[in-house]
Amino acid sequence: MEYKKLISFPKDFLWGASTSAFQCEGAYDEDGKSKCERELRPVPDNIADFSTTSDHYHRYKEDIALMKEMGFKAYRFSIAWTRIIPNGDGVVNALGVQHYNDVIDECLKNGITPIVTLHHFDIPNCLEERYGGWRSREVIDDFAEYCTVCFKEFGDRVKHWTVNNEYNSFFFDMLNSSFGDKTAGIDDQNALKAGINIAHIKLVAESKVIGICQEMWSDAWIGPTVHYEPGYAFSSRPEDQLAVDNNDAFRVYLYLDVACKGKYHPLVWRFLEDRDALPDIQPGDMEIIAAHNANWLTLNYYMSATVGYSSLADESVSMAISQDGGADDMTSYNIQGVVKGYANPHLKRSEFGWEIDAVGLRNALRRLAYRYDLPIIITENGLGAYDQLEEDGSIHDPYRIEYLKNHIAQCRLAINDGVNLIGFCPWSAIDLISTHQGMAKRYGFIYVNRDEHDLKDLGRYRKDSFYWYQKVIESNGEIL
Ligand code: BGP
Repeated sequence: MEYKKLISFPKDFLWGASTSAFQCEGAYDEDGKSKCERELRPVPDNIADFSTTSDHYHRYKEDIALMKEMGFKAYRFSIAWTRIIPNGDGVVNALGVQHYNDVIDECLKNGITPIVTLHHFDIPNCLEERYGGWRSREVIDDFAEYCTVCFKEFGDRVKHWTVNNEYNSFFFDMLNSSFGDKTAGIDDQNALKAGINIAHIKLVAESKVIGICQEMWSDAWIGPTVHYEPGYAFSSRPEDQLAVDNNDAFRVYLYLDVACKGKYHPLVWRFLEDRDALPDIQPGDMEIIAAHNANWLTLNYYMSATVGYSSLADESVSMAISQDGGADDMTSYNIQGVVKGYANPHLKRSEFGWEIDAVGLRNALRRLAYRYDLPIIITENGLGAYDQLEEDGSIHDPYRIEYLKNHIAQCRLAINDGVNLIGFCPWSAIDLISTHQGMAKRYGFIYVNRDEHDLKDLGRYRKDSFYWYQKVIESNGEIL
């Protein structure tokens, strides 16, 4: 669709950026905090660990001041469960509560709306050891208790919540390497069943938490954060279009249908039934799911997924990484009889091998908006790249500006398409530690002066993209 005259971004559009606690706070054992599973997972020698990260815990005031200078209207960050209830046993850590009160107040003082993620890959390790974390139903009540503390302590000032960042890593679960879960030890045959059980536990927990929040704060926005790689057919073969539907259903509708419509997607359900892998549903689960629905969607978008038909008859691969190489490890898969990932010859890749597809963001927004009819905010989008701090303190990152410019342009087109897009918070506000590639893979508008192992002065420097984004926000997206 092309328009003769474009409408603008809404006046109160939430321009900002995102971070997550375990990737930027550091201070991982200070003020009563326990460690999360990710902070204890061994990292390769040449990669930074999560002990200090960007030291945002101590420098949040300086960072929020820089966000204000950029003109941020919103800041999306996560609360570390490990600071609020360190032992997972219900005892609340007053220092943890105090810290987030301070961060929230600092945002509000600077005219920045806090958007809070309750869980971003950082389950307390003690719960992993106690009962296997998200693999056990025991986590549902513990998570609900932690979230209730957050709603009680912060809900008077925080009106924008997201529950569980990117919990829709179903393919990962099937492939035995889900984020934040120690699923090692589950063999291939049981991986599918284990994966859907983890997904089901996360979904029941999410619905329960949505219900608690809505009960306590009727004016709150609360919903899921998904990463979504909208499918493109590898060819015009009709079967490849079926694979697109399969991709979208398995990757994201499975989760969003539960969160927003209160029920499981029929295609995924039928697949699970056929593979003898329906989740272990307990009495009351479906009632919880049906009763509590999200009232907004928060979307992480990095890439699309080019997919084709996968036949059960093809025995060369089964639930394994596809040899044809999709956009990255998230799309290079072959779920036999469902969908197979391919590289997209029309797209360039980042230095870290992720396909770059700005139009894919418009596709993702349109599909989600038309399917769920809810307000949407982008909580992640961005380019991981090697940045160079020059001697004069400048950082020239035209590649990041180009990337964001193209994606924001697609946001505006999506708004013209009728998508109720209410904000754009790319990844990331400041440089932080990547999930797998350390400090070298930088995303921020604000450079953090440290290497993998040399913490230097952890000083903050404005990148060229900082000044560029400042103008974007000032012009409410008119000047890109
Ligand atoms: C998302 C995560 C973020 C962030 C981002 C970039 O999936 O929610 O936590 O890390 O991806 O990924 P990476 O750090 O692997 O480059």
